[in-house]
Amino acid sequence: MNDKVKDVHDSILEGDITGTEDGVKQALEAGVEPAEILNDGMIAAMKIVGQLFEDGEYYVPEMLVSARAMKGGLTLLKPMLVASGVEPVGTVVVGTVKGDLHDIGKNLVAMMLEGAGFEIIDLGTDVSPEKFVSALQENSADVVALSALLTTTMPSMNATVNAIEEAGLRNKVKVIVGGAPVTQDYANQIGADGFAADASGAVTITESLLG
Ligand code: B1M
Repeated sequence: MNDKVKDVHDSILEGDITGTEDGVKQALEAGVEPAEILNDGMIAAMKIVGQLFEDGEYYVPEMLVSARAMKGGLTLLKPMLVASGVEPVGTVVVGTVKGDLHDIGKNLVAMMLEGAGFEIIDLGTDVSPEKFVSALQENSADVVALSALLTTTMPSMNATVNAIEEAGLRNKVKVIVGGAPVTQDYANQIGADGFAADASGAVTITESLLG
């Protein structure tokens, strides 16, 4: 791994937001590609944080400071991941489903879709099915992108798809789902139109669903 990328990686593991931000700036100045900083530095470090949590070596506070460090770094990378001045090619309502507070992956999906020219309505985390439905109606959105990181909140995706159906919007809106525990099988099971394993996959599937 590139030394500058390793600095970013290690700062996230240590939950050091200043170190992460400095590391990202230095890596960019050294000409490292934003995608390399993101994938090899930041996302890889968060995977290890999750593993350390599972192993009982990290607790919630450690996960939280690592997440804060990652968000600090992402703020600096955002201008490079998001193109500017592109005419919106569609409107996407994005959110993490009810009961779930994880937002880093959702934010990345939103950034990549914005970069691909979509208008983004980001509802944040812990979003109820009713709130998704209202946002779809208010914004005449083309797509709703649902994120879940907990196996216990995956059923909220199903509830959201059902609420969209009950509101009579199902034939107007494409539903895409993703997040670490979500699979293509689960997407099929709840009647979603698409699944993506990562943020760039979310762009590919959204573009193909909208033709
Ligand atoms: Co939590 N957490 N967490 N956590 N957390 C996980 C998810 C966990 C796997 C850790 C572990 O045990 N190894 C575990 C879930 C286990 C399970 O359900 N099977 C877990 C747990 C248990 C919990 C709590 C219950 C802990 C507790 O309180 N005892 C609690 C729940 C709170 C709640 O939501 N109600 C909790 C809390 C937290 C923090 C608040 C401390 C913090 C979140 C901070 C924040 O997001 N602002 C946190 C963190 C940081 C994590 C880990 C370590 C990292 C998540 C992350 O940001 N990854 C995570 C372990 C892990 O994932 N390895 C863990 C980086 C991010 C870029 O990846 O979000 O997967 P990810 O997004 C990817 C893809 O999944 C995909 O694209 C993204 C980019 O490639 N993607 C989509 C995501 N959404 C998509 C949508 C799409 C398409 C693709 O289309 C719509």
